[in-house]
Amino acid sequence: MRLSRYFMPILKENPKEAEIVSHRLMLRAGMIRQQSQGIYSWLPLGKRVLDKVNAIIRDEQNRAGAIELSMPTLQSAELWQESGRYDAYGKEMLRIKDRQDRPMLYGPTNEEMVTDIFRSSVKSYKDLPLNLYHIQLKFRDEIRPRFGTMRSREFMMKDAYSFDLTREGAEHSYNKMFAAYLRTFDRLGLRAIPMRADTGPIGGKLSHEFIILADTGESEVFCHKDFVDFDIPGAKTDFDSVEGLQAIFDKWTSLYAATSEMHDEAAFNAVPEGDRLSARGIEVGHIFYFGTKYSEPMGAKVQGPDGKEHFVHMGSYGIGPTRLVPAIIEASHDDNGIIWPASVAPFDIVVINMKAGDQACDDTCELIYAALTKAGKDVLYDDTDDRAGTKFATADLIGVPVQIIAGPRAVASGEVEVKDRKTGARETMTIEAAINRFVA
Ligand code: 5CA
Repeated sequence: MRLSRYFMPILKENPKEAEIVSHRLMLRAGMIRQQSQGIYSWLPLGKRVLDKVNAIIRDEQNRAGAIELSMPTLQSAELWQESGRYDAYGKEMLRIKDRQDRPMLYGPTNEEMVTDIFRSSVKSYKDLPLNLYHIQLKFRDEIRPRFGTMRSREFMMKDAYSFDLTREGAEHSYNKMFAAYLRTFDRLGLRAIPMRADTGPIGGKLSHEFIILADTGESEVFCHKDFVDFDIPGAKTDFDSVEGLQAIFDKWTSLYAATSEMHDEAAFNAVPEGDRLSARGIEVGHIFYFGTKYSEPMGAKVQGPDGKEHFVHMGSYGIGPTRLVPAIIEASHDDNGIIWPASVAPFDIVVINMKAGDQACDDTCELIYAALTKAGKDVLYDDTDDRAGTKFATADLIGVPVQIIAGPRAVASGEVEVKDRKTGARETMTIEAAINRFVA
């Protein structure tokens, strides 16, 4: 991508409305734009990061056996009247009427709709277990939308829904998502700690929030500090092994960890004082087991091996991609801007032409840009005629992991500089060596 032809509206000044660093940096880097309160457009740079986050989420959902579909944002009120949540959900639900005066709503979550899909076609235990997910916009008319896309009214959610014949089966489905979440957040460069959590309007008794420790987090959390170094389940994890996944769950729930709603002061005080971590955190995921809460009122049942009908046991599993992007920035930035983990960086490499219009600089940059693009890298080429200082500031701000800098002096001796955004380390090397480093 040539910067001169891209759309990346950088802000020079710090936007006044932004209270936390991730919101400030997302606005300054031209990643998002507020359209109305708590409702955002994702501009091209932000969209690239969001897509990469979603690709990792999808990959791990698929690995754990979940199956992707797509459900609409607008739902009919009838389904919610069946489950009894239409009135119970309160003012957070945006209620709309269509031209026939039929009550509709912009979905805040999808338990009812997915239960309806399930009951319309699954009739036998032989088709279980089943886990269906989608990555879709949601709307919650939050009373205090804030911090940009961290808490917005319209936001994206990966929501998965599992169906099992028995409680034991449902617990295995829960453990699959539990392990998939540990892997997902790890691949996003984050350390998320599962904590016992309140179930709120989704319901049920068993529930964990996945929390990233951050000073700007909205939740108050309490946990054992050893969680920070626990091992993440590997790529070869067998998601069909009931014992294997139970062992992962048991290990990750063996020490104290709870959000303020579920906090038990006495249990926390039993943790040796030096091991106690009381901090603030960002909730990036939340999983629930709620049994037959929806299947009973909505009549979602299957025939069991005993020939009788059984209401299915369900769970639901949410991740907030549009919250994860600012959460990653909260965890990874410095005074100059964002520092993306390579897995979600909008571009792998930025090529900076320090003197656009200078034949040798232009030729060198074109050569590097073409070679790296051909090798499958996402490359941003800063071919604009801005001052070098402005280009460096922009490259640091948008946080691309590697900068290849071509200035007239170095280029005259066949060299460029390679800078690591995270460490700031710079190395001068031949043009060929720079290309080979990233092509190999
Ligand atoms: N149906 C269940 C799970 S699928 C559910 O709705 N769970 S939730 O309410 O906990 O939301 C799941 C995730 O969505 C949260 O962990 C959070 O990451 C994200 N999320 C929730 N509300 C917002 C919001 N207002 N802005 C941004 N992300 C949000």
